[in-house]
Amino acid sequence: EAMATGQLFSRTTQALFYNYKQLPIQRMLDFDFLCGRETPSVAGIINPGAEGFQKLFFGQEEIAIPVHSTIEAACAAHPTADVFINFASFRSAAASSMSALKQPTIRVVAIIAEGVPESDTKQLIAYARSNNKVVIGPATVGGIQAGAFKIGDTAGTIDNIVQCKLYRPGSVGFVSKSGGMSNEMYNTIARVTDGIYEGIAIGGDVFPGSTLSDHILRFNNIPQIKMMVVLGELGGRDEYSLVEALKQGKVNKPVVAWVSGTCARLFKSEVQFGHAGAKSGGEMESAQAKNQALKEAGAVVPTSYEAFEDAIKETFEKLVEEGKITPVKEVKPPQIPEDLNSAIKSGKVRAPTHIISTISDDRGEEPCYAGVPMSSIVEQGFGVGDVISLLWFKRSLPRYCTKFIEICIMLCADHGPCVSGAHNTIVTARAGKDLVSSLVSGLLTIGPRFGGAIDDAARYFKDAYDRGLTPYEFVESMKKKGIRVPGIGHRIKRGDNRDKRVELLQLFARTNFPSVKYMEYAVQVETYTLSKANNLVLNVDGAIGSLFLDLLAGSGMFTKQEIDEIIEIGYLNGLFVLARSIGLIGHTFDQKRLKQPLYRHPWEDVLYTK
Ligand code: Q5B
Repeated sequence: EAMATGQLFSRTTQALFYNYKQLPIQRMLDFDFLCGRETPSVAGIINPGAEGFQKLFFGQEEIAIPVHSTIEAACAAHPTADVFINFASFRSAAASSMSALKQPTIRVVAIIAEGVPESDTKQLIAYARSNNKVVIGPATVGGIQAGAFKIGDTAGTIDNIVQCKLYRPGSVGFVSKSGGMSNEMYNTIARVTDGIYEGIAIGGDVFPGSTLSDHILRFNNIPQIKMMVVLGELGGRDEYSLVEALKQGKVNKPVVAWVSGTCARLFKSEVQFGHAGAKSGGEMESAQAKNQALKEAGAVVPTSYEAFEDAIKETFEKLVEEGKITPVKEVKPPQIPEDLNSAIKSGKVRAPTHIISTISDDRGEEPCYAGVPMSSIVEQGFGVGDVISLLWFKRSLPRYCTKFIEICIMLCADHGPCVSGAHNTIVTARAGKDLVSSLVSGLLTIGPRFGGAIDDAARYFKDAYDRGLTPYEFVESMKKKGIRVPGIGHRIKRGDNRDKRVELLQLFARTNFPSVKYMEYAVQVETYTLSKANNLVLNVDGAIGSLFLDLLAGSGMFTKQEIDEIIEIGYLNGLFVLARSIGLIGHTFDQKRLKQPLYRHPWEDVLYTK
């Protein structure tokens, strides 16, 4: 009955699209825009297990199409969407199509997948027929009502659609088995007639959800369709139901038909063509027999596929002569805005970038750090120090420099559970927080008093040394300004309990660096501060800060301007941040491994006072 009533689609038809496929949905929306539709033809998308919105273009504007996780939810949300376009794989197409057919709001189901089991398709057909619904496919591209509604990828690119004038209705109803050939035929029909009114590809399976004759009989009831074109193919007996309909006088509009596959006879044995159904099972199913039967039943059947175009042309022109067709007036479709990416690709437009990056590039065959490919980094036995020198300083530093960086990382990786950062990390991990939260909780304590004094130490030592201040002048000038000398002082370490890390760094530098003038200056400062108080030792921040000045100045790898920039921007605290992350991650794992409960500080350890 649904078939008999004629029109399947209109300019207000809306569909639900099963499985998120960006390209065919966008093509449907582009077609809508081309036709001047007011509403998008896709009301909702069903993406099993996902919900939300998907951004797509409707002309120049972006629209958000709702995404539903189930067919039921989509149908409930869009009760006027009565077409279900099923882009499920052949494995799940049958089940999802049956669910859709069972929804009261769904009237037409198009199944794109190829390879749906025939027994499943038969059940779908039986259910659809007894419930007055229409199935198009499986194994189809779908169909199109010119100027109104298009299923998925039907008719291909927008350029093809424009060339085939599918943005406005013509007078021809077209039905074929093949989706690929339907594109070709839209073109042919546009060349020799006033164009397509509706075109359907029923699909190449042995059991199509709807048949050639189903659609021809339906077209017969659509007043705007004045003639029909049919492209069948060898195999199956579908064309014979059309022959019967013609013989019984059920079709009163001209039908131009061709059954392809006449070449099958040239093969010595039976040949299976592209479609599952395209296999000549016997003489009756051959293209020749079906063409003959159609001709005898009254269809206009050319002598070859090459003559098909002329047959369509002649039939159309006759109808025009008889006054049965008044060719539609041509309209100019709007221009679909080109996607930025394709316009850039073709060199039509240029767009400003929003980010500049100079340290790494992942676009080629392998990632590069400062131009050095990953394979070289591995093959040449680079270490973490080399990677830091590439990514932070954008150059390969000499081995003694990268070794020094690695020693800094190793020595500062951890300093026990009692330091500020580790304490915070431990408390956070014990509050049940995840690794990243526990890590950053510790990292956030790094600053001028704890671990983050390296940059300031480098700044102040460099300024004092370069200006020729004596340690006395430097320390006393800082005191006058009320600033503690960065890199000096420690909570635990004393003049008589020196920090081993500082000693190790100094030893390495004295052995390997060409010059350690800034470090020697820092030692002189320490000698002076220790004369004031026993805790005012050169600490690990001060040692790294002063030694990095020696590395920058002595390696010959940096200009004076570059050194000033590194110090001004503040690269060097990064060494402590990077190093201590190793320890803080360890403390997080340790607490979790030990299944430590929520930490609560004891009352006895707090002075409660007014
Ligand atoms: N006084 C580090 O202070 C600390 C002075 C100073 C002049 C100074 C303090 C300081 C500069 C920042 C710095 C890095 C807060 C430290 C690190 C990593 C770590 C940590 C770990 C790890 C310690 C007592 C008297 C007062 C102060 C005077 C102190 N420092 N004068 N210049 N720099 N340093 N931070 O012990 O007359 O009594 O008022 O800010 O370099 O973080 O292991 O824990 O690996 O994790 O609390 O090593 O030195 O001393 O504040 O009681 O001061 O000394 O003015 O004099 P303290 P305070 P006065 S390495």
